[in-house]
Amino acid sequence: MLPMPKTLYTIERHILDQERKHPGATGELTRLLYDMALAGKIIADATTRAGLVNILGATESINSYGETQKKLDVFADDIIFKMNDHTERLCAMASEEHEDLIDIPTSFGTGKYVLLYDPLDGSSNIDVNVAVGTIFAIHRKITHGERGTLTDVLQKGRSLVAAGYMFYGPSTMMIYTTGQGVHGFTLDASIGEFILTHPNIRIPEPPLYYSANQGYEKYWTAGVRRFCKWLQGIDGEGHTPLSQRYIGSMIADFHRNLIEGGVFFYPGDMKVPDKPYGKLRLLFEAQALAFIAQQAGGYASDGLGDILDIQPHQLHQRVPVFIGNRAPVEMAEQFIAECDKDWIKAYREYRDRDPVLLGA
Ligand code: AHM
Ligand code: MG
Repeated sequence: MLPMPKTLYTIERHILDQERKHPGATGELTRLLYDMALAGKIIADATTRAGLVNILGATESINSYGETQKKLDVFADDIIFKMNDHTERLCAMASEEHEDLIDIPTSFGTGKYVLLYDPLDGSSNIDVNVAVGTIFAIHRKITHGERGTLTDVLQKGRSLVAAGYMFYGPSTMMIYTTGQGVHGFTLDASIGEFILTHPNIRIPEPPLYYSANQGYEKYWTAGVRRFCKWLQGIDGEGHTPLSQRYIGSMIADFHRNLIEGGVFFYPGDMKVPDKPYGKLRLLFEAQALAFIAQQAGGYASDGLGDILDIQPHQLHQRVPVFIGNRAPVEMAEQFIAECDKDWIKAYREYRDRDPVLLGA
């Protein structure tokens, strides 16, 4: 006789249960989240078979930052678009791989949500078979026209209605929040269903790991260097060092720290003084993970304050990221406040630009 599981809690059932907690819910967000889970299954399958079907390697297209896109990026981007273009749940989409807002085709109606996504984060890792992920964030439409505009996209992370990621590792996982805790599901490939395996995730204490590309320490500001020394137990009160783990796929690094306790950081620097903001994207990467961290009892900062409170001024805005357990992230803020006056001035000038003046 086969052993019977005590419960079989699928992602569909879970999302529906969450919906029932909102009496006025129409079910649109539920179906949108379920469509993202389905997109995740398709991308997971393509990721697994990538080597076999020979879709690895660069295409000729270059994304809006001049980086070469991999074929799997293009595939993942396309799947998410096609999954959502016709459902009448969205008024617009925006993807890390597109320079401008993605309009809903005029042949289809529109809805009350905006979807932002990074279709394949960490894609430079694909060719060497290292885990990658998809990040998504959902805002409510705030303008009154039929179609979405940049104003609907340039909202603070604080206004997100949902966010999540799919993680294509040894197992495929989907983690999401609608502001009622963070929940994790593992794909059972034999039945093609995401099963609830990590309900109500809380970042455990104490933090065990730190994740950063220390190869760039040369470019870091004094405050960030001191913070890193503090993590190692060298600067400050001399606590037990945290172990360093850096995969270079933010989802993989973030996920480990979410489950085991730790802090990930990709700081701004003064390597190019008029670009003091680091690498990561506020709208496609940082906001979603900041919302998840906050819902799991953690914290995400740009080094000055909560990432969820940053008013975006442009679609591809970049942001320094310190994310994980609250205490180390607040230590980073403290070291930066003490040591990095020039950097703070330069970064504030960038961060606090007016979206209206820039034509948003
Ligand atoms: P991508 O969206 O182009 O893949 O870039 C984001 C990725 C993150 O997943 C990761 O943390 C970071 O880039 C790694 O950058 P670096 O190679 O500079 O350490
Ligand atoms: Mg990315």
